[in-house]
This record gives sequence, C-alpha cells and structure tokens, in this order.
Amino acid sequence: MSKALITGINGQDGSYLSEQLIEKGYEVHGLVRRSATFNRQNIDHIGELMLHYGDLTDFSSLVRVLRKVKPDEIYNLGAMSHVGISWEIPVYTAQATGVGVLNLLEAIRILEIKPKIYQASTSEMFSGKQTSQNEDTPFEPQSPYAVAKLYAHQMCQIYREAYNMFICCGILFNHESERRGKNFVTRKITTGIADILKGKEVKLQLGNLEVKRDWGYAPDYTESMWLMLQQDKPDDYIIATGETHTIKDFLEEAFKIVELNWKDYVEIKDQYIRPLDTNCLCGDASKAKRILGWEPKVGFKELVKKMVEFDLKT
Ligand code: NAP
Ligand code: G4F
Repeated sequence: MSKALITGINGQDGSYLSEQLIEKGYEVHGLVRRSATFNRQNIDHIGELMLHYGDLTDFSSLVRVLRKVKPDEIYNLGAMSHVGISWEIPVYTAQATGVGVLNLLEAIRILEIKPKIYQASTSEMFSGKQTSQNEDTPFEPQSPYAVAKLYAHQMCQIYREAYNMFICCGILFNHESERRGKNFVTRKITTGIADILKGKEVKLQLGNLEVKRDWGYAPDYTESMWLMLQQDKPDDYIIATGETHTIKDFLEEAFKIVELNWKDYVEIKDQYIRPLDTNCLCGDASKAKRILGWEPKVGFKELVKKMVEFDLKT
C-alpha cells in the first residue's frame, strides 16, 4: 500500500485529494495545525485519515512527521493561500508559503528519504497582463503571496535539478467548489446569495469586479496532482480550463439561478480592493492534456450552479 502525506489536508484541495487517494488504495496521512476552534469540517467525514500535528514554519515538526510516516508521495498543499490577506501579513506569508517549502525540501534531503513531491504552485505567479498563459509565460508576481509562491516554485526547480529529486509543480489556475473557503470571491458570492435569501444580509460587499479569472472545479484539479506524480519524469504543468470570466460574469450567472439582479445587492467596498491585482488569468493546459491526458470535466456554468445550490441547501 503506497503512503501519501498531504500538508494542508483540511483545506479545499487537501480534502478532495484525500478522498481520491483513499479510493485509489493509498494510506493517507495529513499534517494539521493546532487550532483553538474547530476547522476540520472538510475532512471530518473521512474516517481513514492519519493526522499529525505540524506546521510548515516549524522545521522540527516536519522532520518528526516525515521520519514517522516515510511517505512515498508528498502533496504540499499547505500555505497561507489568500492573496488579499497576504498584503496584511506579508512576513508570515513569506515564512509559510515560501520558506515553509524550503523547510520541507531540506527535511527530506537531511532524512535521505526519496518521496515523490507535488508542490502547489499558482497562476498568481504570472502578471495577468497577457490574454493567456502557458508554461513559457514569464513570471511577474503582483502580491506578497505570489512572490512567496514563486520563491517556492523556483526552489523546487533548483532542488529537482541539483539533487535529482522527483518534484512536480502544478501551476494551477483558480479552482472552486462547495468546500472553497468563504472569503474567496466565488464562495463569498454564493454564501452571500444564500444569506440574502434567508434574510440574514441585505447587501454583498465586494472589491474589483472587472478582473478575469479562469475558474475550474477543485476535484478535477486535485486529480491532476496525482497524475503528475505517476509520470516517469518530474515536470511542471499548467492546469486550467482555458476559459476566462470577470467577477461580474460570476455574479450574473449566480444571481440568475435565484432570479435576482446582482446590481440590486452588490456594494463596492475599498477594503476589498487590493493594492495590485492580477488582471486577466486564462491558462493554456495543452501540455497537461498531451502528457497527462488531463482535461477539466466541469465547466463554468455547472460550477456556479453546484456552488449556489449547495449554499442554498446548507
Ligand atoms: P486552503 O483551502 O486555503 O487550504 C490551505 C491549507 O493550508 C489549510 O489546511 C491550512 O490549514 C494549511 N496551512 C496554512 N498555513 C500552514 C502552515 N504554516 N503549515 C501547515 N499548513 C498550513 O487552500 P486550497 O484552495 O485548498 O489550496 C491548496 C494549495 O494550492 C495552497 O497552497 C494554495 O496556495 C494553492 N493554490 C490554490 C489554488 C486555488 O484556486 N484553490 C490555485 C493555485 C494554487 P488550516 O486549515 O489550519 O488553516
Ligand atoms: O477569490 P480570490 O480571493 O482568488 P485569487 O486572488 O485569484 O486567489 C486564488 O486563486 C489563486 C490562483 O490564481 C490561488 F493561488 C490563491 O491561493 C487563491 O486560491 O479573488 C479573485 C479575484 C481577485 O482579483 C479579487 O481582487 O476577485 C477579486 N475580488 C473582488 N471582490 C475579491 C472580492 N476577492 C475576494 N477574496 N473578496 C472580495 O470581496
């Protein structure tokens, strides 16, 4: 039985990946942080998980967990993953999202173990100034989060080459789901609609509505992580749908489902406008299709419908 260790296991992606790996017959271990409040709602229903306390900023905890688990595959999904909040806590973001990855790579090297490693890189490493991005598009990060992710991405490339480590970086474009954190824009909109309909809120406060994102469905994207680690050679891949929409398009589609006009409910608040933003993200995943045989299954309209319907029910 292969053993996988997932950091960020109780996040959106970690929860879907756990289910998929268990289904494939893996023994799945997860790194979790101590939290004063309950935050395991995404994984509570998965009985088979083995959880270990640790933190990417705490080198000793990584050594301890790696020595105990000796995983065949590591999926490094743990990160301070909110771009807007990275402007508020840039130093911590650098430590967790950037140097945290170096801690993990060094712990693996020092322990002389040889797991295959997946690193969660991001489309935020691009400037968003082009109409489309592929693996050859130059990086030009626009936030503390994106700089930290680019540091991690390039460390992974260096360690792959210098120490012959099997490391794949997935450059994933935005992916959403019923388990998306409620302060990312898509889920903020779908939970906002539910709150308006239940009479709990009268308005939905948002920032920049003109930016464009390439939104896919998270379970499709976590499947690509596993595929990358099953190849003979490690490499980096763009994972995206190739379709881009503005935040206004998302609002239009989501409010249409409940037969309301979003313009009657949305208020623009300066506090949600970022000092810099990534204007247009639209990924070209043809390399992933050619080599991994990966393609997204859920399109934009279906994604919005799934999220709205889920939040109306719960
Ligand atoms: P998420 O829901 O925000 O989950 C992040 C996870 O990381 C949480 O479980 C969190 O733990 C954990 N974490 C945070 N700081 C940590 C630390 N210092 N040490 C250990 N764990 C830590 O993120 P996601 O959407 O699943 O994304 C997974 C990964 O892919 C992230 O690295 C993200 O940056 C990257 N990514 C996401 C997207 C996307 O569109 N979703 C696109 C590209 C890349 P707590 O629950 O305890 O806070
Ligand atoms: O939903 P978002 O917060 O996601 P963002 O910044 O694109 O980052 C997500 O995707 C990245 C991949 O490209 C990941 F690496 C990252 O970890 C994360 O998962 O914001 C999307 C867009 C932004 O341009 C933002 O300015 O929506 C705009 N927006 C407008 N109003 C808002 C809001 N974003 C948030 N979170 N909240 C608002 O009220």
